[in-house]
Amino acid sequence: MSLRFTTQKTLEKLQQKAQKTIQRSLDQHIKLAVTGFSGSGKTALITALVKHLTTQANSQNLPFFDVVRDHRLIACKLVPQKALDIPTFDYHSAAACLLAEDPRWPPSTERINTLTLALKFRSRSGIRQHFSDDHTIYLELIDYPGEWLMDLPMLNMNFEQWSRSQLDVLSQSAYSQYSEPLLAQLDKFDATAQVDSSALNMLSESYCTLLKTLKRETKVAKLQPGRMLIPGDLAGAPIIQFFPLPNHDLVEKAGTQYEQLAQRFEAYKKQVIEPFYKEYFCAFDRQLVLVDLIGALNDGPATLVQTQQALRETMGMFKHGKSGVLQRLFRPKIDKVLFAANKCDAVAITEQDNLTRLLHELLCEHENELKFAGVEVDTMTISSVKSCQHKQVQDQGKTLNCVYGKPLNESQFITFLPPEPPDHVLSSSNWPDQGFEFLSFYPMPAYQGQLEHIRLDHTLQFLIGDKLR
Ligand SMILES: Nc1nc2c(ncn2[C@@H]2O[C@H](COP(=O)(O)OP(=O)(O)OP(=O)(O)O)[C@@H](O)[C@H]2O)c(=O)[nH]1
Ligand SMILES: [Mg+2]
Repeated sequence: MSLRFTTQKTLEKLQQKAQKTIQRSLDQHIKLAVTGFSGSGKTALITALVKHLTTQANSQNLPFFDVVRDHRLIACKLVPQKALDIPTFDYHSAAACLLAEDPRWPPSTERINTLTLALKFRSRSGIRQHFSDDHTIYLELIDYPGEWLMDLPMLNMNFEQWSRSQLDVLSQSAYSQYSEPLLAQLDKFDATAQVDSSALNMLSESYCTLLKTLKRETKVAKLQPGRMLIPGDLAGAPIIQFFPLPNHDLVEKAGTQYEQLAQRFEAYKKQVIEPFYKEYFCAFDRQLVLVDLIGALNDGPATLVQTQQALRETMGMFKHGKSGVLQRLFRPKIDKVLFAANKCDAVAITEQDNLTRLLHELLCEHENELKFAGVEVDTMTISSVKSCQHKQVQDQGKTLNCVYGKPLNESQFITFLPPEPPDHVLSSSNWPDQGFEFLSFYPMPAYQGQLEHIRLDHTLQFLIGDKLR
């Protein structure tokens, strides 16, 4: 009798344990890579995403996010992150900027930081339903300076290849007004001479100034090394003091300036980019690629082409493809990628689809490769934080689709007729003479503390909807 009782108890315990184990394996961690060059809107998007999921998760606000539409999302909250050595994303300060009476954009990011969101939900179907009423998935996000992303392709280059690719960009006529003085200095530089630290430092300084000018005046993404722009704790270290050289028909002789620069370049790859890549960029499950097409169009045809190249190069650094259940546990690969033309609120509502088509054309070759590798890919236009509203204006019997908002650095709201973005890549000769002049606006004041978005719900549905069934 007592033996039967004990056996039954043991069985019950075992059953509970098995249930817990299965439950734990169903509670999943999803690492979402929010990828994009500097100014593409990563920080604003992460802030908006937390705000909408934690305080605005209702079916009017997120109608295309199934778990919300079906009233199955119980709650969502920020939880302590697993990685204890990375600063926590300062959500409250970033949200305070967007929610202020006089809203501002959160500042540009200067270091890496992370956050984890726990989403508790009721399952609709499948195996989960049998084990528990509710389930939790943990969404991990990392925010970082966009410049550091642009460093990743350097891993596949030696000093000579890198010099060529960087000088290719700098010598484009669109940027020559800024780069000519430095290019002239580089032509005169004697790379075969013995190391002269002050000469190297002086030229590194000039190169750094040029990168900063290009960042301020243009939207060109390929500004390497990224740590020259956002040095973090490397400010002043020789490892970030190098520059591209035009002449490589030289023997890499010991003790020459050439050797010194090549060594700094290799050290930068090994000691700066590689650890960053291995620690933070290797193990993602899903990827959102934010692209600032509006900024590129404002800047001109050269920057649009540069954006396309830079996207191709950086995308090649991520591990994409489908992996089996067991592989996923140990060697995750990105199996869903969403390319999003961000900031579409600055374009008339009737023209927003043009941005999707343009982005699709820019990336179609790459999309094709991803799909072939078994990756699910989509392209859309979004705006994580609305900075202006659609407004129709009647003018001489015509209806004009305008936007209404407060332009950056101005104090009044205005109604503005934005240019029509092209739906395909224009060559320089087809580029309109007057160029494109989209305006940038402050975020819209949040009515009753509620932020507005465009297609953030579609974004969530595509990226994590399947994990919340
Ligand atoms: N219209 C519009 N503008 C946006 C949106 N998100 C960001 N912006 C603009 O883009 C700028 C850069 O946004 P961030 O979120 O700081 O971009 P980031 O990718 O984090 O940039 P780094 O931190 O420099 O890498 C903002 O200051 C805004 O001017 C959006 O949803 N709509
Ligand atoms: Mg940022």
